[in-house]
Amino acid sequence: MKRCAAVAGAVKLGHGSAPHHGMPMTEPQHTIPLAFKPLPEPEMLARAQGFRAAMQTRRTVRDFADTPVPRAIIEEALLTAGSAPSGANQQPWTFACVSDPERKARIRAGAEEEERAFYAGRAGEEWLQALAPLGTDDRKPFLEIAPWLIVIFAQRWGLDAAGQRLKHYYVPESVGIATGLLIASLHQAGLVTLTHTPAPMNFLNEICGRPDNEKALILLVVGYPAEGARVPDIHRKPLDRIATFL
Ligand code: IYR
Repeated sequence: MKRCAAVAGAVKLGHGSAPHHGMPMTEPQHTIPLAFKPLPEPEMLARAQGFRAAMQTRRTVRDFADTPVPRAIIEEALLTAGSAPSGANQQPWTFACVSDPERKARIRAGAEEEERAFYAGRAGEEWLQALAPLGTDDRKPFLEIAPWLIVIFAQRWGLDAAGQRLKHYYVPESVGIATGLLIASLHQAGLVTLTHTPAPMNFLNEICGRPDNEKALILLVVGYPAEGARVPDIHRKPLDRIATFL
């Protein structure tokens, strides 16, 4: 009912049917034909297998080289991330990309301060035991060594054209999907990543100059692996433990 009233209002005002991306829907959705090309089944399977093979070589890496990575590669990956589906198409993400050494040093200092408290007991025995096989601790040198830190912020709410608070929907889900695409793109481009989660992450708002409606969810460390980098000998669950067919 509310929507109909808004539509009638828009019609009366003589606005066309232009879409308002990122805005509440007040008019009927403008549509375009879907660009979709069906593939032969053997090719579908081959593509899915090829992508799986590529993605299965992805590993979370903690030892980075200081080799620079061109910003253009980061930008491409961000645009892929930005293609993610999101609640009401609100695209509630901001990627703060840090390459400046001074800012990286501040991020490292802030993260290590939180992590010291975490590993000294805030995490609790059970959590620390779960982390033991990963060999992580409160030292985070990669935050200064890696060429890029992408701080992924979730916009808990937005602002409309009049500066009024705009409710955002399914924010963690949307940002999580975008982050997955970002990681996949960076991997496909030949880079390695670490999904780092110093907790709490509020200190990142000030360092990255982000407003209070944004909450840092993940600090993605991006670059090349250090020479001779090693990773834990961990394995992925088989299909029958991650899926059920009904
Ligand atoms: N944020 C800490 C602890 C940590 C937590 C989980 I769950 C991990 O999978 C890995 C680490 C850190 O980054 O060391």
